[in-house]
Amino acid sequence: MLRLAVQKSGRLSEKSLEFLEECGIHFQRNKSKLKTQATNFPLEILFLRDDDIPRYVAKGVADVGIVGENVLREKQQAVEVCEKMGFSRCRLSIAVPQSMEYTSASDLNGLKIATSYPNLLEEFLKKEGVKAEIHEISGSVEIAPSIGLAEAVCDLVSSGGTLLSNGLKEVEIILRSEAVLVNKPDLSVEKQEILDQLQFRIKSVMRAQSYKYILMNVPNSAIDQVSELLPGMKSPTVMPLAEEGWSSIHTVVKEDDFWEIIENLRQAGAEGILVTSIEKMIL
Ligand code: PRT
Ligand code: ZN
Repeated sequence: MLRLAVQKSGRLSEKSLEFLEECGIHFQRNKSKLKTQATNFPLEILFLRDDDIPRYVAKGVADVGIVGENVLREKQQAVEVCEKMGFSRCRLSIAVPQSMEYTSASDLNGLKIATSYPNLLEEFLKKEGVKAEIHEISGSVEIAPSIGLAEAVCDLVSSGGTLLSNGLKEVEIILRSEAVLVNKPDLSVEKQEILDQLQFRIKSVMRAQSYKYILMNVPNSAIDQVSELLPGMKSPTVMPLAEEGWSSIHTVVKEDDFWEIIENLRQAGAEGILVTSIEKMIL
């Protein structure tokens, strides 16, 4: 049995549980419970505050955990990252009032900076040779400058909307973060085997999320040209259509390449292009 810690409630919680369900792991969801057991996989899920997850994994209360890299790096615990999970992406940034002139980190000298990430901020200031005062607060960091508590902030940003609505501008990115799966080092052989199976499933889900399956109709004269445009997993599948002189081509493309390829395919004569998501992708 492997014990996995996930956030009890908050921005990571729902996405972590959804991800496990996409991995084909079934369990009862009961928000008031502190733990639950999967019904079809040797996994027990513990629900904790995200700040506690690195420490609980390091101590072996849980074997693995899903946590943001921001919290993981701030807490400085002895755990290993075994998988990046691609969701809850954000960045830890320094922001100053929009009216302040800012050219480089040295402009932060002598300022008071409010943050919930004192260790990461200190590391950054040290690296940049900046002497600033770190004022640790546990929440609502972005309002600190407007109430006179600090002159700058170091906080998480995703869309940037919160900074904007508080009259702040992002001037330095300290860390880029996403949810990661962490494990206690030196797991037993039995637990490591379960973790390997879990990671295999996570990788298949993540691979599927970054690819699309595309189908299109192509005049036979354009098959070679279209095939060359398709960087598929292997060569594309080509099947004759009922209409003479035409074929259907199927393949898999990376989502990132997708718009560029689609335009080129249209120019090469492809028609009726369909793009669908892939649920799992096993290599
Ligand atoms: O109760 P618990 O301690 O478990 O939760 P929490 O309140 O500490 O954390 P929570 O649920 O807010 O966030 C959990 C994790 O989600 C964080 O540690 C990050 O890894 C990740 N994450 C991703 C974010 C954001 N995006 C995010 N935008 N966490 C917080 N924010 C906040 C940010 O602090 C700011 O107030 O959202 C605001 C900014 O958002 P934008 O879109 O306006 O820029
Ligand atoms: Zn927290």
